[in-house]
Amino acid sequence: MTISGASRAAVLLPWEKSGHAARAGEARLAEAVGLAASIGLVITHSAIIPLRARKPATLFGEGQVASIGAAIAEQEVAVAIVDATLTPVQQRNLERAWGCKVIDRTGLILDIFGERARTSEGALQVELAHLDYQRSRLVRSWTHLERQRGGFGFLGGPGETQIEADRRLIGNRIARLRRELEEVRRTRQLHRAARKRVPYPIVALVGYTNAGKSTLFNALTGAAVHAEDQLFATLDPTMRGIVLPSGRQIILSDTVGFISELPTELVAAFRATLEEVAEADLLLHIRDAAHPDTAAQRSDVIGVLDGMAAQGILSADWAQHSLEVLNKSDLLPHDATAPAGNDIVISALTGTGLPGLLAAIDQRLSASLETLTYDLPAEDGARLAWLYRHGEVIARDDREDGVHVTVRLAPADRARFEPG
Ligand SMILES: Nc1nc2c(ncn2[C@@H]2O[C@H](COP(=O)(O)OP(=O)(O)O)[C@@H](O)[C@H]2O)c(=O)[nH]1
Ligand SMILES: [Mg+2]
Repeated sequence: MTISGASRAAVLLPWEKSGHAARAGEARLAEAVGLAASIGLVITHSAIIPLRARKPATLFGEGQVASIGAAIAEQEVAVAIVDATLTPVQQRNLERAWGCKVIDRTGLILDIFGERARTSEGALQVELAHLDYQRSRLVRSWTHLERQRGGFGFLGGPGETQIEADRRLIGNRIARLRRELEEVRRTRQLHRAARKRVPYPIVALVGYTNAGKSTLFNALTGAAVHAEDQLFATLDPTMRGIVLPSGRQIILSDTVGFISELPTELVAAFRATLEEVAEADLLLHIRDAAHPDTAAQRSDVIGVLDGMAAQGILSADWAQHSLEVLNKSDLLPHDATAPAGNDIVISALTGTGLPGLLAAIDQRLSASLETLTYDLPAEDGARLAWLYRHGEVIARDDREDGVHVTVRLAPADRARFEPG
């Protein structure tokens, strides 16, 4: 049920709380809009819809269904996202009333995860969550249909309705996926060891949805010199090679964001899609410093990463390989942006602080470097170029008999460079 990109979409947040919770409602709506935009939907209408009571047939009240429908027609919306859990009946009734596709929060998140799952474990996990979701919908619409049909029973064969058959097929598929997942897990360590290591350090952006990860990713990959390398042509669009001020090449990786109130049945799928961070040499924890819940978001993110470490997906000392970055400094009062301690304060939108961030990444990555000297024959330009790409050349002396070069290299690169 993947939604095709670039569709015009509306995002609707049913909101039962009142009064002082208004700001939280705005933040939640912004998150939902950000999630929808992350799969390429074009949001032409968004609104918080106050709910007095949950109508079983349509969730929203009659007048609300009509006024939302008018906005949807006017904006030529193809997909309406309702940021709540809809029953299958509500979903179908709203689709009829509005004449467009309607998906709920779980459906939207499943789509996002499906698009971003990179490892085979991630893809299996997401498919499993999707089937679980479909099966639960079948059960509920089945009881509804049975009641509606009033016992004609002409659809199924003897003793088995169509929906029972569907349930059985989905059940079989789920059982098969579970077995496959077990198998993938058992061989995970093997796969990881065997996977060809990307020859540059990977820096992964993690953090809540809307923290500004993608904005930062675009700012850094847009402004920085692009690494000219065949390798990068084969990376997917959420990974890009850039060159740091020191000349070191890195791969920057944008990840799917953390989501507030993630439905529990999606937690496993979420962790699996995050597995790419396990491959990273450095994690940049991007925080929306201007968000009302910034402290709670921070502990959520740390909690998920700790959970991954407990499962052996992430190394136990991941925190040693991470940097916290306070984003959206342009929205903070001026005195809050003065450097305090080692905080890295940036605005991905205006570009403030980006040079300092790049320098901090450089510094972190070079902390483990060794200083080495080599004498290379003059004709060995390829190996000299290799050193420039992988290390920091700090001194170079071109002599008659060759090049005397002093370079700082990571231990792994030293092992690669020195003839074994
Ligand atoms: N004011 C301000 N807005 C920002 C900044 N960085 C990102 N945003 C906005 O925050 C929203 C979410 O950004 P996005 O990069 O998609 O977040 P992601 O979900 O973490 O990838 C977008 O509307 C951005 O324009 C910033 O430094 N300042
Ligand atoms: Mg993003």
